[in-house]
Amino acid sequence: MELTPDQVAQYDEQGYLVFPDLFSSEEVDVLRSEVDRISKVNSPMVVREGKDSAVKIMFRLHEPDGDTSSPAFAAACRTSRVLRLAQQCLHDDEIYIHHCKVNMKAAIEGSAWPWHQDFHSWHLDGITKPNMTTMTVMLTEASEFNGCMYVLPSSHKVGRTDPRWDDSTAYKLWAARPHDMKRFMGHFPKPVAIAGGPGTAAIFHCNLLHASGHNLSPEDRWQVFFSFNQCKNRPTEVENPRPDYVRSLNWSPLEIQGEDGILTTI
Ligand SMILES: O=C(O)CCC(=O)C(=O)O
Repeated sequence: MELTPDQVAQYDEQGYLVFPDLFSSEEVDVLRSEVDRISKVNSPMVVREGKDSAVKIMFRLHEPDGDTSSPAFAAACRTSRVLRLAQQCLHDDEIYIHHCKVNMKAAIEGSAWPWHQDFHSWHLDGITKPNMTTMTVMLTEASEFNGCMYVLPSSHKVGRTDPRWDDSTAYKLWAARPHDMKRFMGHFPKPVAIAGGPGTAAIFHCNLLHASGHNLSPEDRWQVFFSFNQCKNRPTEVENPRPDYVRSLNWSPLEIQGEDGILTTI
């Protein structure tokens, strides 16, 4: 699969693109059964929240080794539907995954993600340039009711803003300051809900402001995120680096493999 020049220009201008039904229901079923399996693993790569210890995030499903390794997710991120589109958005064929995660926003309990730019954390990981992009694929329906993502179109153009440390949820992160967000929302087009059925995907720039709300619905909302970086933009050394399941040290360029890779893992 290839993006058209118009789609690349739209990504450059708005900071994101949406692809309804990029993955089939058969492929999504395989990925979902992997999520189910890995969510039972006891590992620092599986972050839990709430009274029921519901899984909030699972990391590093794309590598061939480790507690959370999954051949199906490894295949998904090497399809042209993911890897080629990321190469085109980064204008570079030599890219690797800085991190991969599944966000499992549990029914009723699954918490919000405040407005933020992913590159805040990645810059602190030692990555110099905001030449990174994330492909997310919905593994369940994502709706406004169950806490789908919102993006602020074209907001990647502001560059890296001055963040605040947000520790209000089980996954602490650098978030945008409320007074900045109010200003940006007056300036950029209205936030867009990235909603859709299972298999729908979106790719977004690492400085695009995005957020999502609490899951108010009785169903879990599951979504995978593959975050790509250029090999030449790999992190420099930092003091107290985060673990390699969030700050990958595998900087080998990824190769595109077959489109049927997910289904061949069953
Ligand atoms: O899962 C979500 O709704 C948002 C996740 C997100 O913004 C992130 O992981 O950076």
